[in-house]
Amino acid sequence: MAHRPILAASILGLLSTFARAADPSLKCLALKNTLQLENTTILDAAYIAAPANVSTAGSCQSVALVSAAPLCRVYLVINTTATSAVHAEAWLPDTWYGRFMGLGNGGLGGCINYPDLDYATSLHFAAIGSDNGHDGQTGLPFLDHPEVINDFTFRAIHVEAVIGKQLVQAYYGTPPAKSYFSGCSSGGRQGTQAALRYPEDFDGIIAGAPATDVNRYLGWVGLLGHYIGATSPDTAADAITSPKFIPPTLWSAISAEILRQCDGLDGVYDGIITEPDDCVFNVDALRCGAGQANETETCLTPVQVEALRNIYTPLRSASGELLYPRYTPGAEADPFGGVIFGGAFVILAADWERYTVLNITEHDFSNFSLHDIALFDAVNPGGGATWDGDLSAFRARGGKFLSYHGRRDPLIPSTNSKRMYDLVSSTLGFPPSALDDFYRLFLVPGLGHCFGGLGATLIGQGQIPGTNFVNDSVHNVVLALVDWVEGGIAPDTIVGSDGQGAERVHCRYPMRSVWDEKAWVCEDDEGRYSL
Ligand SMILES: *[C@@H]1O[C@H](CO)[C@@H](O)[C@H](O)[C@H]1NC(C)=O
Ligand SMILES: *[C@@H]1O[C@H](CO)[C@@H](O)[C@H](O)[C@H]1NC(C)=O
Ligand SMILES: *[C@@H]1O[C@H](CO)[C@@H](O)[C@H](O)[C@H]1NC(C)=O
Ligand SMILES: *[C@@H]1O[C@H](CO)[C@@H](O)[C@H](O)[C@H]1NC(C)=O
Ligand SMILES: *[C@@H]1O[C@H](CO)[C@@H](O)[C@H](O)[C@H]1NC(C)=O
Ligand SMILES: *[C@@H]1O[C@H](CO)[C@@H](O)[C@H](O)[C@H]1NC(C)=O
Ligand SMILES: *[C@@H]1O[C@H](CO)[C@@H](O)[C@H](O)[C@H]1NC(C)=O
Ligand SMILES: [Ca+2]
Repeated sequence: MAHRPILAASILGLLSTFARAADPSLKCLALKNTLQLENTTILDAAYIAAPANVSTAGSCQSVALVSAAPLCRVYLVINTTATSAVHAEAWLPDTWYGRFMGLGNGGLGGCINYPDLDYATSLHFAAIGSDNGHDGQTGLPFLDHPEVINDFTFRAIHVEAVIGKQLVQAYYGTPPAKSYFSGCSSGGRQGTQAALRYPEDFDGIIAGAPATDVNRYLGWVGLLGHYIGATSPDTAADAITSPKFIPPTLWSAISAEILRQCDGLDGVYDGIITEPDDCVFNVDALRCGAGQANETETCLTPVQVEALRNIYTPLRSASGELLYPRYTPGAEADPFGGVIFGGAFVILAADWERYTVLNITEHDFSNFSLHDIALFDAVNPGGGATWDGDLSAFRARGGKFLSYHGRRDPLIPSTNSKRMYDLVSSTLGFPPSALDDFYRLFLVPGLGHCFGGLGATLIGQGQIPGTNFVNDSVHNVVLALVDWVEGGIAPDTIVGSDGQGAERVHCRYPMRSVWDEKAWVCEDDEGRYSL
């Protein structure tokens, strides 16, 4: 397996002579007074001689960060309409390889993604991250602000691309040779939306754990909590006293039982369910038996069994149509699972309904049901559903789409990413072999939501500084995408690291990850696919 340290020897040969040609700090400061871009105000420009502490105070997601690369940090605001604006930061490194990267957001946010800015610039991209059109992590700014919703659902990433590229041109004196996007969760949805709506914006897109089909996703995630008694986003009190509630101690027993039933299906007892879609979880195994106390920490009452059955059953409409996949067996063990099963009605779903779909401040969620989900779908705020398989324009312009999804994701099931892939396949009428030339989905056993989890979960996805362990295109999704876009070398697999020396190959859908008694290999329908 050839390791290709592509960034060390940029195939574009575009290593900027910028730093030598002019004093970057002076040029950076000058941006503030000289640069004129449409609808845009440069609020600040500051040069950072790395490594230096970067102040993110005042930002809605303040993080302690030491920048990795000397760079020009630009803070700007782009008016998108008379009633909406996108705040953004562009980080322009001295050592620039000619590449631009737009960055995504998370949840219903709302916050400039500093760890990803740092990561992208450490790999010598000029990068831009925005607040997605509003500050903060709640949906309150959407109330009575349809243009703020539009920024969130599709426009912020587009203006990030348009203005970001102009900024690059102004600063370096040359436009970016190639443009990329990287995001996870909501960011994965943003990347998908960009490919669908603005296929010209990016040459390559990384869509991690994408929250596609977002109306149904948010409805489903609301229902999950509702199954165990959640009625209010403000308090868990109602749920905790409900007979349906499943307390944290019982979840440990549930996870143990799921592993007992399904860990070995892949041939290896390692706590990782390689293919959770193969796990037929028999919920009844947890039912309290005759004479067994019904309030224990090891078994479930009949009411709890039914709640659990709902959670691990795909969501269907009254007429039987699949609305959304089931919760991923095994993923409940991730600490993030508490966001859904803690007893409060999931705030993401609550905010989407009250502030976005209904445009009201007060709403009673106690009877949340399929009717609410149908309403989400019908209103489809800001056209944000991101459930459309027509990526033909993105494909036609030569775009490459690299998606990844953790198979132990406690917030968004990886099964939904298979569903998206299948939707694109059926919409374009392409079998996977043809889709492969521009769209690849890597399923990562053990990976939680974007990062964390068990096993070889580090694939250069960024997010957390210091977790990029091997900087080559075999191990790193960003570098793999660069190789694909610029060198036509498509990634067959991604090799994950666990940070302690162990690695595992991750397969692209629809291939399966199979243990052949010596190693993990990727297998297709027609037999073994050798690496
Ligand atoms: C952006 O909008 C603000 C507030 O409406 C306004 O003051 C400012 O001049 C606008 N900036 C540009 C560049 O259009
Ligand atoms: C960053 O700040 C911390 C705490 O003030 C300080 O100890 C450290 O030396 C600083 N690092 C750099 C690179 O300036
Ligand atoms: C500037 O904003 C107006 C709406 O206020 C919009 O029509 C126009 O496309 C924007 N220009 C750019 C470059 O985004
Ligand atoms: C949202 O609700 C407020 C208060 O009822 C109303 O004034 C406003 O027109 C509504 N906005 C939209 C976009 O429907
Ligand atoms: C617990 O519930 C099950 C099923 O309803 C019942 O068979 C069992 O006797 C109950 N245990 C106790 C101690 O009440
Ligand atoms: C929820 O349903 C119950 C039973 O049908 C009904 O009594 C109650 O009024 C409903 N609550 C809301 C907020 O609609
Ligand atoms: C990979 O690159 C990151 C910067 O993104 C750096 O911090 C890290 O040390 C590099 N790792 C290796 C093994 O070279
Ligand atoms: Ca296993």
